Amino acid sequence: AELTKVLAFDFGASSGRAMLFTFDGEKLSIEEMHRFSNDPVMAGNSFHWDVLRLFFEIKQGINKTVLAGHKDIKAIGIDTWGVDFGLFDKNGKLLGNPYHYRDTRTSGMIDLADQMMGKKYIFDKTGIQFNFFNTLFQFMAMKKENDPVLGIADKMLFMPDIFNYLLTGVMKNEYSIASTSQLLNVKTKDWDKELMEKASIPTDIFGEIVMPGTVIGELSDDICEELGCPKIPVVAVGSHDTASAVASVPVTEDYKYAYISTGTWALMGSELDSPNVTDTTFQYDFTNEGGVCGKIRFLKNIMGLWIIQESKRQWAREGKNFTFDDLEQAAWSAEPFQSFIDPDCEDFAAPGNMPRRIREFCKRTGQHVPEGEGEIIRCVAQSLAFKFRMVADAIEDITKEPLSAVHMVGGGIKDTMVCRFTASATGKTVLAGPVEATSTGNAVVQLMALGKIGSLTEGRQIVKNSFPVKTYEPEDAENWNKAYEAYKKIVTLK
Ligand code: LRH
Repeated sequence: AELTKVLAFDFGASSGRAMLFTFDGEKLSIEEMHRFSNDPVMAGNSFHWDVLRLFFEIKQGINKTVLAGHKDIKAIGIDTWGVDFGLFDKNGKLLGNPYHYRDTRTSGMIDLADQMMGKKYIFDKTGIQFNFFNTLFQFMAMKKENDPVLGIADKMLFMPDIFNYLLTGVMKNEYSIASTSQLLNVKTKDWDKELMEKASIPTDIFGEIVMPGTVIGELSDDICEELGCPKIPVVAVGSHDTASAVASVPVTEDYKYAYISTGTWALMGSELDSPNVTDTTFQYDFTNEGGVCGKIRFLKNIMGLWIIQESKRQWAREGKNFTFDDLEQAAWSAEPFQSFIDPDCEDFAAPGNMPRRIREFCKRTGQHVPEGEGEIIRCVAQSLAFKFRMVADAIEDITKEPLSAVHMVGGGIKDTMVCRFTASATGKTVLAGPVEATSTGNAVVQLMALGKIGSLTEGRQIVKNSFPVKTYEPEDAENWNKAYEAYKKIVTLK
């Protein structure tokens, strides 16, 4: 069979990678060509993307792929997490260092926006959940600080747009990541200038929106010369990582399910054909993000494995170098259902000493205070699973249709304890896979752009043919249901 190769770059919270996908017409196979750490840099009290170093790593990734004998890659696609961006002057030069969304300059901006425009107005226009880090609030913070860069900025590009531009010389704004900004009109799928005016931020630096699957351009002559490679097309994929991950959910039948894209974040929701912007969804603070092939990702951001990852880092700082396996084993030996946290409580948003903050949370809420890593991890894993239950309940309440299963995708499914707990907490079958969801969805959209895959359903069938899916059934319903009542006394949605 004819083989088509594409190269997917995915930038996650701890690493970036270049994955080579080979498609034979029925199945995808995957090979990691390059992996590098993605270290944001704290400098002068600001938290930044190390953009040039990462561009260097992209070039390394292409070069390694070519040197490994894959000069015949037919496309390249790039995705990153949402909301972050850079500004360019009229000569096409990057102005300053793009900020990382965990930078604290946006604190207080949601309240300011509420005073200026009202949250309901913003939600009705954008359909987007209120995260303190949304691009809208990043711009408002720059405005408030009188950042001089705003005065000379000519164009705004999101992170994947930036890399696409550096590779091709072409500036475009890809739709799925643009939707995370809270600056896009949810109905027109275009920039909302009225909202920008009301927020007192620039209106004329936003470019043409292109849909996932659009070819942005080809590698520039300079890059081809530097890397010794042919003029490979660069495709705007679902360049928001979550859009790519959701595109890979291996469902081909028409049945109601929720997906959870798990990693540092857990993004849980369902896929819709049109946005759901109502008082109820505003109250639940759900989001309507742009998906591939005209779909809407109706979901909720949940702080995923972040608290576990950050706890592990804290213990390492104290000289205790646990592996994730060590932690999982310790958690299995801890007593179940002793205490719960709200993973989305702002206590846990910033990096730092999570075990201490968890103990403080439990103390403050009058619960058993977890000691030791086993109790801490069990507390977090069960709390996360119950948060998934809460969101599943909300989806059923909003859509008035029962969910028959939960699909979990992404690196987080390597945490089998959380998968098992999710089945038990939700009382639903959990289907876990693929692990490499984001780069797989990225590759599927590249193959659509090349005309090798005809539709989203076809793409999902191919993902299903190619990667394993593991099933988890609910266990011990009685105790989980009882514990859920206790959880609801500590945690509410919203
Ligand atoms: C997940 C993610 C999520 C965003 C957050 C900033 O990686 O893209 O969808 O809300 O990061």
